Amino acid sequence: MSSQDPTMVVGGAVVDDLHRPTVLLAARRTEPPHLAGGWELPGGKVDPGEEPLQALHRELAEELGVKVEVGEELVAPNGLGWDLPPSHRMRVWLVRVTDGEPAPIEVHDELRHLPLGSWTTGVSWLRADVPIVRALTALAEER
Ligand code: 9L3
Ligand code: MG
Repeated sequence: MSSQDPTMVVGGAVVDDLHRPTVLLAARRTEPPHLAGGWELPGGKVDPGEEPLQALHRELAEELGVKVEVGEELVAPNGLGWDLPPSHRMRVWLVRVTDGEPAPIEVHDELRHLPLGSWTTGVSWLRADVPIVRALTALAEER
C-alpha cells in the first residue's frame, strides 16, 4: 500500500519515554457518532501526496497541539498496518512530546495519561485500537 492510498491512517502512541515507556496517552473521540466516547491513539488519515510521518506530525499538532519526536514503529503482524475495518489501515509509531502539553483541541474531549499496568483496562478503547494497545503493552513490559 503506498502512502498515497486514501485509506491509510497514522496514529501516535504518545509515551513518556521512547525506549522504556511507562505512561501512554489515550484520547476520547467526539466524532463521528458511532465512535464518539471511544478512546483511541490520536491520529488520522494521510492526505493525498503526504508522507505517513508528515501526516503523523500534522495530526498530532492539529489534534493535541504538540510537536513530537518519533521513535520506533509498532509494526502490525501483517507487516502492512493495523486493520481498521471496514477498509482502513493504520500505522502506529511511538512518539514523545518535545514541545507543548497535549490538549484535546479538535476531535477529542478528554485525554488520559495511563500508567503501565492500566493501558489495556484504563479506558474503553475503540475496538480497532485494542490489539494495538495490547501489543504496546507487551513491548513496554519486556523493556
Ligand atoms: N481510527 C481508529 N483508531 C485510531 C485512529 C487515529 C483512527 N487510533 C479510525 C477512525 C476513523 C478512521 O480511522 O474511522 C480515520 O480516523 P480519523 O481521521 O477520523 O481520526
Ligand atoms: Mg483523528
